[in-house]
Amino acid sequence: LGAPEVPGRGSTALNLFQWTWSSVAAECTSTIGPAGFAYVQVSPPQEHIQGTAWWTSYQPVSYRLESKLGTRAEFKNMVDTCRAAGVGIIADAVINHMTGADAGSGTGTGGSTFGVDNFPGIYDASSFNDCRSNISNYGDRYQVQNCRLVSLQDLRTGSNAVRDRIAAYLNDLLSLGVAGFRMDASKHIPAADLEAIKSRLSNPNVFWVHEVIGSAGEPIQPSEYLGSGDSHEFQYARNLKSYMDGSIAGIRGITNGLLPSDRAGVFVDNHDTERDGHGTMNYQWGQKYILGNVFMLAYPYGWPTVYSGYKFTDRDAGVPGSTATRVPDASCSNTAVWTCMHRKPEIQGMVKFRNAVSGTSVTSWWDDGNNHIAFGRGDKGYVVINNGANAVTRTYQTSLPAGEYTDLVSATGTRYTVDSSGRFTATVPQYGALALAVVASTPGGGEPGDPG
Ligand code: LM2
Ligand code: CA
Repeated sequence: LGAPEVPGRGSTALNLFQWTWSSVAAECTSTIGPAGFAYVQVSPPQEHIQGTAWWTSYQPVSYRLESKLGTRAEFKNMVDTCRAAGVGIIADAVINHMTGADAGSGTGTGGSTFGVDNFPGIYDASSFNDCRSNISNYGDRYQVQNCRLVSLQDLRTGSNAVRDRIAAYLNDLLSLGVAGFRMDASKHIPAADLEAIKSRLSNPNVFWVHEVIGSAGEPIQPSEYLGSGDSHEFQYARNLKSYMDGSIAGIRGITNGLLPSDRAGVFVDNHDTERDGHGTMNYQWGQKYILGNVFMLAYPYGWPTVYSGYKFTDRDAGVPGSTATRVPDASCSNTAVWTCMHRKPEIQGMVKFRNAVSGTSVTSWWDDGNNHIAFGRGDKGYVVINNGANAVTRTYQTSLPAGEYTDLVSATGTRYTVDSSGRFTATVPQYGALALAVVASTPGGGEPGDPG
């Protein structure tokens, strides 16, 4: 399911948006590994244009690993350090385009020069598609895949030379030990081109998850891309938002019409949707956002990625303190800036829950027709979610073995006794949750990203 399971650690991923390589490395050791995440998705590692906006990361200048987030040596150290903590790195691969034509020429974060149709030593005019206008009609397949996305120079991914060059970049990352790739802007690249690029990799079976923003009525859909990887299921995040915003009693139907569970990457939000009002929740939703994460991690659908970025008021603004060539290290003690969602006890508890209930399906679903739901995961787990403004008290019927369980959601580790009929009684606070699981006493080991 999704990225390869790491024995005893499941496959849950964490997206550390705009975290520097050295801060990711430190966090893997101190927090991410011990919390039971299997993967970290990082921001694009290649050289890009200078500037303080976060989105400079998405304007490649060269494939040297010299970015605002760190050097090649720092990247390598992050991969090694995370791997030692049991965590694989998923790199964000920006291969549809290079820099914006509107920006003209300049010098990248690693000192490489660039211009329109001109990336010395890498690409020239023959490397780009013939269409030089911007995409305006998402109903036109040719335009979406061959013209410029917001003026970004569109690579001729149909050509062998460009495919070889992109594969060389991805192979370089594989040689450093990355475990998989988030494929940026896949909708803008024909699926066959992506398959041809993937076949050139040193490990053609490496995990890929495509970013294809599915939209009803458009000709290009996420399901087209399953030949070379999984696809992110944006509709899941939109559905999650509407349930959490209204009533969650019907949330069991959240996956109706979506990609098959074993091919869908899911998230509550990502770096685009959290700031662009693309119909998802974001950290500004407070406790409801946490509950959305609790549901995603509790419910057996898709391959989940928890999102952890920084607080913003301006859609374009990079991490506070950024310069044209460097982003300051992330720090969870700096709560004014970093959301550090992955440090919330509710989320860490639910990562443990998901790992503990792996392989089970939903049992004993109950809901009150409004905002109070509860369900089991076979004889391994049971979760209660209260998306209402008042505390709820109830005796729940589980499929758990009798015994004492520690609530994985509450920071204080409240204990509950499940009786010989599988019942327990609890009070769950407003916008609160509770999760009981049969948790293995020793955390699993295992190395992520070993070629499967
Ligand atoms: C993606 N997936 O398909 C990324 O997830 C998304 O974050 C990227 O857009 C986009 N595709 C290209 O990789 C971001 C950002 C844009 C930004 C681009 C390029 O959302 O705002 O565009 O990165 O940096 C910016 C300006 C835009 C300008 C463009 C080119 O906002 O006005 O277009 O640069 O200079 C003239
Ligand atoms: Ca394209």
